[in-house]
Amino acid sequence: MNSFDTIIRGGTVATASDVFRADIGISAGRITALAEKLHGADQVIDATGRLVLPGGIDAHVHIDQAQAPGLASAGARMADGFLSGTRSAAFGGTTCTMSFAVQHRGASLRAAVADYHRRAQGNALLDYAFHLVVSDPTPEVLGQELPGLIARGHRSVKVYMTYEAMRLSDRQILDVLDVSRAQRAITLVHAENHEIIGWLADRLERAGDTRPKHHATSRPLAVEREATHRALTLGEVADTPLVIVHVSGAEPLAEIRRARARGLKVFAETCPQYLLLTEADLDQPDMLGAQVMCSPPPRDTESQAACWRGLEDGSFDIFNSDHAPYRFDAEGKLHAGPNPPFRRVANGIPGLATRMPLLFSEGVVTGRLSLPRFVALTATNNAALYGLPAKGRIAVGADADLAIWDPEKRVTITNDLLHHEVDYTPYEGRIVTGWPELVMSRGEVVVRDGALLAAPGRGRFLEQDISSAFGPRAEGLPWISG
Ligand code: DUC
Ligand code: ZN
Ligand code: ZN
Repeated sequence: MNSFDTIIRGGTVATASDVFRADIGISAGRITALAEKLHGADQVIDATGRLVLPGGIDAHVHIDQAQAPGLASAGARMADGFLSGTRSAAFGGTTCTMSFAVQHRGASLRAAVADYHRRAQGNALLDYAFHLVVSDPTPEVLGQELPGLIARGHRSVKVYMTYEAMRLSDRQILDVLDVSRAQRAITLVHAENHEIIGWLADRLERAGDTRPKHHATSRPLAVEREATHRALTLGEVADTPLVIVHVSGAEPLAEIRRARARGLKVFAETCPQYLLLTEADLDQPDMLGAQVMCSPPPRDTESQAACWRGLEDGSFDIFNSDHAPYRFDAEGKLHAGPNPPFRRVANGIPGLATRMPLLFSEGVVTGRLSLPRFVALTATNNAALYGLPAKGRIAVGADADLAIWDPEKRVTITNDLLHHEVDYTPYEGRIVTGWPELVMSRGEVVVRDGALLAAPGRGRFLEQDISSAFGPRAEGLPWISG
């Protein structure tokens, strides 16, 4: 009998701390050996001349999310469910997704989670976990539902400071943070000042300025800076760790750095759109700018540079897509008509499949980021922060969630390569260097040379452990920065 089910032979392995030559032995879906030379497997995969990386974790993904009344997207339908969402993820080198189970006002959070489990089961190709979105923190939700769900492995909670249907007041956020602290769940914050956005959008509307480019005008960086500062203050008062998601420029990042300097446990995420798109992309003919409308909006080249610096110097801990799969049609972006005012356009852009190739090409190949830093940002740090110890690492005992990359392959991004159900990508025609050729989940090859080989429903729900953010401060950050 062979020692291993599979050996990945001859590759260059990159982890969040090292790059080294090793064979990887896999048995029963887990990594069981790392050595210079391994022998004895049912299957040998030749990785000579290739990089072997942990499969990515995309910890900020909107798929099959029911829309709350009162959102710009109410009336729009998300094109990707768990099947096409995880399929698209796999084609881009990601092997684990974290999406959002959303409580709507007046409804039960527990029921929202049960419904979301049903949507995933039988469909997901990859393993997945859920963040909980609290939109209505009633005594029942705070006292019963949320603690119960956290205890059952949903150990991350998201709150919104804007979007009429989901935003919480500062006091409500404190109530949620208090439960998060007591139950040791990590809290994610969408930080934009709702009142300012509403005031600016009303003024723009009165002036007839309702094109997609005015979406950005209605949400300047100051809106994000103020809300980030307030969120950090709320986290400080409640004494619990926070993740500020989709940070788009220097000013909110400066708030985060200041909070850390005061000793707060604060973590920061940015996304491809803040590195590669600008406000100018919203200013296109024929509503095309709606394709890149997301919140916070893409900003200017200075903000792009600030986000790159933040990735390079360790200010950002995690890099996720914020995949929001609205088609450019009457079911998606244009659900309110062919020429809607910006307030009626569903927010968000697709990005599950492009997240890792874009960062690899623009970050690693250009020399801005080391390979370990790339691995930390796209996989290992998400695993540490969101309590997924079996994921995001190449180590004995970890799940064999791996991607074999050709680091020199040049690929022109076209929408058909991405295998999502969205009918466009903002990155159409962009040439990248480096592409995942083979993607494996728990030892099973999911994608090889552009073909899908796995069956829907094989993905499993992952119960989260307590976030490393709750670890003793004296041990320092458990993840790799700088
Ligand atoms: N912004 C969000 O906060 N969520 C989904 C998409 C977006 O643009
Ligand atoms: Zn958000
Ligand atoms: Zn989002």
